[in-house]
Amino acid sequence: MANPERPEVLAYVALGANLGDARASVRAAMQGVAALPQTRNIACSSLYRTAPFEAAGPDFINAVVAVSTRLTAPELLLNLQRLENGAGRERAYRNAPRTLDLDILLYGDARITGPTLQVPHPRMGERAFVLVPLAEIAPDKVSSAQLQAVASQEIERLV
Ligand code: PH2
Ligand code: MG
Ligand code: MG
Repeated sequence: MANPERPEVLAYVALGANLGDARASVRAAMQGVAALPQTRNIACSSLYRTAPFEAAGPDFINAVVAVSTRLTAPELLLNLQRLENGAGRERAYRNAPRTLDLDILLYGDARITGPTLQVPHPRMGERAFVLVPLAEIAPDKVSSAQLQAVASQEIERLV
């Protein structure tokens, strides 16, 4: 078959920011992700204010979006990194305060263990700032035991 169409894959992307106008950055990034080639947004969680987790600096704004995409996982990663760079992302040190962080949480049911991309995101199960917004838009992806395990972490849904 010539030029076979790539399959649409349901992927989940975590958004975070704690430098500059973090709410505006996360909202703009939701639009930016929806505008990526061969990609459309299926759902956006609320925005959440969260305490820094194993990180320093101001509180974060976090959210999760579901996208349907024909990009491969590495292509999606590259496009997310372009959005981060466009938002002025600098990488001073691990978990440094950032203007925008976009992480692939899930890419269909793919398991990827490369040096630059691991999916499912290896630390998502430890983090309320990921699990709570993910559970809002995809309750089947998060168990109540997982939510229970992160219940002590500070997170507030913004209205
Ligand atoms: N991201 C991290 C480390 N810690 N804490 C919160 N609250 N939100 C984040 O997005 C976050 C974090 C590494 O990417
Ligand atoms: Mg991250
Ligand atoms: Mg990241």
